[in-house]
Amino acid sequence: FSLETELRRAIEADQLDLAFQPLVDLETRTISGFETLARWNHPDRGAIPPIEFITVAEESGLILPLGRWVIDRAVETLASWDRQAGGPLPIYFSINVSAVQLARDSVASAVADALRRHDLPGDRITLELTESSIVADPDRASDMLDALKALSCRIAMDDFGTGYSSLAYLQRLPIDVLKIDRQFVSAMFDDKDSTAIIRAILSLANALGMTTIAEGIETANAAHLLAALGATTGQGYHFAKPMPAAQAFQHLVGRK
Ligand code: G
Ligand code: G
Ligand code: NA
Ligand code: MN
Repeated sequence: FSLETELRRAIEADQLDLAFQPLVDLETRTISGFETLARWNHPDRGAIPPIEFITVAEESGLILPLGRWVIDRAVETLASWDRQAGGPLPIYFSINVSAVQLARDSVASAVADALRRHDLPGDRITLELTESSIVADPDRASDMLDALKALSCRIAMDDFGTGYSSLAYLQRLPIDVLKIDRQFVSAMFDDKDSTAIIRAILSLANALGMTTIAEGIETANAAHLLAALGATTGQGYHFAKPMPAAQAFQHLVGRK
């Protein structure tokens, strides 16, 4: 069967999973949230890389049911962690939204449904968008972001600095968080230009009242330098890899 057919079946049979990667406050070194990342462990083919099945999902339209599944599972998981902890944990989940999803589905009503179903307030959820989803249809993106903000969700711009968005969008749209793409972070110690770009993004975010997440932090040195430069939050293998739900929960509560 084609990967598309198999993916359709996997979504229907609830065979996808979410992994959770910590987002760490660079000042206090506490976990402020987790990015949720889709995983597909195929019974015969093994783990299929997200980049492969997300691409197939975007081309086939399966990103719509997949995206709804991700939103619901993420909200359900956070609500269940709160119950296990005996009350609301001081963390949020950050959910990826594809450009195709934003263009073709009502992401805000999917989020509203999930929040209602699992009785979670919107301020526990951040949606990660890419620059391409805004460029594709700025008016639609603007309406969708307003609807998400009306639910008290926060908006993060993913992979910032790698796309084609105009800086005017940062001014016009209700964006709360800039995620500095890991290509700048990984080149930081070899390439002065990458450090200069990171400084410029941090200064821009600060001037516009946005917080920042530096992606792809793989060493203690990178974590220290980014903290010194003023990045709010860090993400990367230095802190933890994406983990299954049970392991991520233990990682969170075991640290306290
Ligand atoms: O998990 P990993 O780092 O391998 O993810 C690879 C890519 O797949 C990343 O660009 C990530 O944004 C994307 N991705 C992972 N999970 C999801 C998801 O739930 N929805 C969307 N739209 N993209 C995802
Ligand atoms: O495009 P997006 O930012 O959503 O991608 C997140 C991806 O980055 C996930 O696939 C995750 O596994 C990966 N990732 C997270 N931390 C690191 C890291 O420290 N190094 C590298 N190379 N990839 C990372
Ligand atoms: Na992301
Ligand atoms: Mn990213």
